[in-house]
Amino acid sequence: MAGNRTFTMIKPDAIENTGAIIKMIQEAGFRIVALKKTQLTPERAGQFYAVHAERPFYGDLCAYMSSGPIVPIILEKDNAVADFRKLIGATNPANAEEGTIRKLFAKSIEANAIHGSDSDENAAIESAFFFAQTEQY
Ligand code: RTP
Ligand code: MG
Repeated sequence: MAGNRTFTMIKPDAIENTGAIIKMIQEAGFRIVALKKTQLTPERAGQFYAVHAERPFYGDLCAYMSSGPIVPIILEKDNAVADFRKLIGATNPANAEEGTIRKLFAKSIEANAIHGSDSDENAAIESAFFFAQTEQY
């Protein structure tokens, strides 16, 4: 059974841990549908996080997310969105459970290693932000 999809992105602070993070994701039962390495401009980071435009951390977040390479990935698994959020842990690594990706690899509440979509609808929007339909298998 194919399951449903979520979108993730390894953030600039964790790029050197890409191999270990992908291994954890695959061992948790997620199938890779699409994957690449790229870098956001500050403008494109702003578009991706437009929902946070009014938050005090928005400017810092856009600068940070465009400061180095990222690895966007589309994943597939039953209950993908919720199960992936569980695998990555809380936004602030200080509050993340033991064994989660953020507990292991995040440096701060901002440089928190990895993104995970918060709904099926946003997973589809975020996937389309980085990948054409013809790149999603
Ligand atoms: P994400 O969207 O990246 O998966 O993270 P999230 O749902 O756990 O957290 P969200 O509230 O959507 O925040 C998006 C990203 O903004 C940065 N952030 N900085 N300085 C701060 O107080 C603060 N709060 C959030 C983090 O990089 C967070 O992942
Ligand atoms: Mg979020």
